[in-house]
Amino acid sequence: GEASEDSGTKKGKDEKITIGFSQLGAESQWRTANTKSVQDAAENDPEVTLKFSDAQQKQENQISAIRNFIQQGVDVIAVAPVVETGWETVLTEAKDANIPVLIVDRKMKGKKIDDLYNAWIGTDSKDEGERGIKWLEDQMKADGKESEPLNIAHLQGTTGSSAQVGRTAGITEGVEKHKNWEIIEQQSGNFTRAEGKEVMEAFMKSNGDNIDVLFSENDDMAMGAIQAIEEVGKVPGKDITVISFDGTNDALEQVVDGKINCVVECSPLYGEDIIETAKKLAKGEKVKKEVFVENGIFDSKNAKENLPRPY
Ligand code: GYE
Repeated sequence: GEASEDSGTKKGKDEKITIGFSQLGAESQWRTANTKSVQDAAENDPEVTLKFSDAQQKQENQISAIRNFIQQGVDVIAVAPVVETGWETVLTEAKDANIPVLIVDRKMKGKKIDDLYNAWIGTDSKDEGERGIKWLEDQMKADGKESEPLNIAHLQGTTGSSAQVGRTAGITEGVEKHKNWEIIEQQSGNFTRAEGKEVMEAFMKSNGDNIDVLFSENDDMAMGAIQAIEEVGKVPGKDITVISFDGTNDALEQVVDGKINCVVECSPLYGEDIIETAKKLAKGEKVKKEVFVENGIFDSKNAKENLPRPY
């Protein structure tokens, strides 16, 4: 039915809280683990009903999912936005319907956006990029190669997503601090394994033997890139140093095998926090506006003891 003025704040005692969750897609292992984490947390909570919608990496699908949630009069909307911009109109509609909004994982940007959502839970993408750079700096120092030239190929995530924008900022600003480091290839692989492989193939076609380091903005693209590197007869992790992001089981196994050198962790497993926060918002309780999920880093020193991974 129609969303009423006080939707969510005056629930009957045994009425459940309905959460509408617009997930951006299923592009990566990170994403499917994040979806499962939210769904599990909702199933384990007798107070909650979850309406789930997968947008297949398309913003227009997310916008119509949010409009459907508004029309159905859900108590709270959670949204993992595929890109940063273009949300103000639909979030104004949610606000007008008095439905609180929780942003998860990626961030939104826009002049009025701060007034249009109630809380955000996710990770700090720029910090992740910076930590990848720090690992490379330490490694070069340890190898006595800090003044040698370094040619870097950079596989980016979905263009305009905060995960891409943040990681790219951390990586490119870090590279600029070293006058002997250069990004010689940079292109999006859309966070998928298939495109990661394709783009890495293109990088190697145009730059042959010149690539020393690969930054891949997630593990799925890194897995595809490793395959591409091996298919041209090179050894990933040795001929090309590979730095990745997320921390999947597949990627950590590659670290143990020496094919990925470093994985900056970004955990998707905070479904319980998402459900807890969404419930509080539905009940009209105060929550923190921004919550950052804490994360580590994996390399040859600690990958083995961290296997198996939960996803
Ligand atoms: O790193 C990637 C996924 O937004 C942090 O999205 C997330 C990223 C994650 O597709 O694997």
